[in-house]
Amino acid sequence: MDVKERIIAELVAARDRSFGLTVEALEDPELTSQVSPLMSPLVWDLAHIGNYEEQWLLRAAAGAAAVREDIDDIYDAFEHPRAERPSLPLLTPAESRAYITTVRDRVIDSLEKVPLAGALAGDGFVYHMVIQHEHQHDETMLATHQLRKGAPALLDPPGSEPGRAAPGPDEVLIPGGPFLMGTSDDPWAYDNERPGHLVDVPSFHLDTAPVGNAAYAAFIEAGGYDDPRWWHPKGWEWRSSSGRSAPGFWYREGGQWMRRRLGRVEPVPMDEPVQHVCWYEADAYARWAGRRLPTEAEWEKAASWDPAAGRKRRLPWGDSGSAGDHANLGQRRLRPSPLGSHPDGASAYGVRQLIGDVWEWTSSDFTGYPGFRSFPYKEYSEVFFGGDYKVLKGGSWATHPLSGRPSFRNWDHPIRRQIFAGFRCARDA
Ligand code: AVJ
Ligand code: FE
Repeated sequence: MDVKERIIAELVAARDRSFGLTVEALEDPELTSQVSPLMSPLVWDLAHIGNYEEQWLLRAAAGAAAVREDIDDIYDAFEHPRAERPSLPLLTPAESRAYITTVRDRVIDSLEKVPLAGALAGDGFVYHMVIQHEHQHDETMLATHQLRKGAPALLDPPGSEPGRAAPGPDEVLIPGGPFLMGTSDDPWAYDNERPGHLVDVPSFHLDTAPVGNAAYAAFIEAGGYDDPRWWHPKGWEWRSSSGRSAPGFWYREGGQWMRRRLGRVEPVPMDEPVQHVCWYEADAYARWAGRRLPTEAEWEKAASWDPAAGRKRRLPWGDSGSAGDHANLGQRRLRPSPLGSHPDGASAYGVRQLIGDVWEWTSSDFTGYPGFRSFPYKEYSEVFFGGDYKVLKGGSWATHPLSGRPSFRNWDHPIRRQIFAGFRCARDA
């Protein structure tokens, strides 16, 4: 498959996914109402996907005429914070579907004549950016579905049980030394992953699996939420003012932990990675356990460096072959895989489940790498540098495989827990 055929196939797959998450059965008010001030109405995400595609693939890459310049403002994420979006004169669900389909048809027609050359379209960059953008909003839409109470349950796809093997050691030593962080030559990488640069990482120990629900429940049982010794001062403030005392969507029934997951209620599976914890909770757990969160550099080195070959792998297990038995990505399962799953996805150091399952909080703030250049626009990454954001790595079960790479960087405020985020622990060697 050449680059353009691949682009078309990925555009089609992304759109199938977006329409699947906004099916007509969900018509008003499921699509137009706001389930939380943290999220957009689903119909905003849907038309925003098409407007972004219009701006980058039609107007910028193909130099074509605008379809709906008049709605750029409504779908500009910086003009209107999420809380404000339901009060905008949004396109209806039917209008949104028609609009994004018109844009898509014109993009496909124009692709034949657009040379994949130059800064924007060279190696297909801007197309890859738009494809990943759609999938990122699809993950956001799944977080919106998760927040909705009393919604029809999303169904687990059949036959999706992952391969498992007995867990290995709890942690491994990652010997000190330099590794290549980020990338300069991945045609799918965003500006914030560039340029690739050497970082010397001192020896440390890293957990071979994310922290599981059983371990996290032990932290709760031990009174972890009531002891300020474990909490960052701002975390203690968050804990006190929010009144939270368990991960998002957990509640007690009798002696048992239950959870609400995408419209159904079930006992918390104790062998799954914990998700819906904020950075402050992850940080407190780690301190209670006598450990700490890994830095972003530690995490990425453990996920991508091949010490025998002295080079970076594109994925933990090698340079190609995404998802499948290697990782739980792309909404194939609607939950993290149990601890010990996907042994074929282990990194060179024997660390498992780095990609997929849950986003992993790191101790690092979101900033640009040395030599960072904003491209193609400041609002993707640069405007967030130096803000109150922590870096998350590895993607979740809801992240598309196209973004499930060790160099990919996600970020959010340390109080956020509607995203599919968990963590693993590290300690100094
Ligand atoms: C990288 C997930 C933080 O959702 O705000 C979507 C991705 N950027 N549209 C976000 C994004 C522009 C971004 N995150
Ligand atoms: Fe966006």
